[in-house]
Amino acid sequence: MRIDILTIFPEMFQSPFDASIIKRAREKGLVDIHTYNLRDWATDKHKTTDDTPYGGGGGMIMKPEPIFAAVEAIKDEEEIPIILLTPQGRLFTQEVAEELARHDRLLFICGRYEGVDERIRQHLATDEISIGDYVLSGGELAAMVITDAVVRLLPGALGYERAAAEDSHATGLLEGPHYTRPPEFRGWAIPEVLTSGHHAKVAEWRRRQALKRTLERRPDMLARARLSSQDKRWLREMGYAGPFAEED
Ligand code: 6GU
Repeated sequence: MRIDILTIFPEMFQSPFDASIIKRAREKGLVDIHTYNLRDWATDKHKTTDDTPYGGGGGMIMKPEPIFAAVEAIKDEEEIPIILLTPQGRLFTQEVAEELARHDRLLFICGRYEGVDERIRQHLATDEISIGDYVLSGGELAAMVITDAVVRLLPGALGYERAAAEDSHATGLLEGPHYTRPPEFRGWAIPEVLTSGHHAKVAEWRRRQALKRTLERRPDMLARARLSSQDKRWLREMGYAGPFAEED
């Protein structure tokens, strides 16, 4: 996969993309990430990329010309997703990460919070994404969040084959508790079942813990999760009275 990121702050991306899973995925050739400084496509001597809004009011608006020129230079003739990062976009979820991970290329345009010229939305971007209902100063951190969530889905990126398919959200449930050594720490012992060596019992315990934790913390997720009839019985026993998703 190739990911191109257009930003006025390319330096922000250096350390996050040079650590951990993303670093290893780049080294393995699973992903090729390029950041581009939008100022390189500004045409005036001050390298201006924003301007005051027509009609007055505060804040600066990103100008269309440098963004159109940059995108046209980066993508050549290809049809690729051109994703504008903006708080007005569709909400980023694990499902959206899975959808983006199926493309060969992605191009992110990091908008600044105050806004971008509407013609960028209407005639250049093919998608608009927000990472949540809060305000960031610009799309850069959102581009990092999305890149991380997408890259870890690429086959081979995790390096352990407990694949991303088991993660919280991918299964539609939160994960239950995890433990490692020592078996007793400051008087707090781990659950006995985990050292029983009984694989079926461990699997059942984990599933019930995942259901319990999701019920306690994110009951809204239960209405969308893929659940077996056993899962549903357990949830009813735990006191969940809400709806379940239609089976497919
Ligand atoms: Cl993509 N951009 C900005 N500026 N703020 C956000 C966001 C994006 N997603 C959530 N908040």
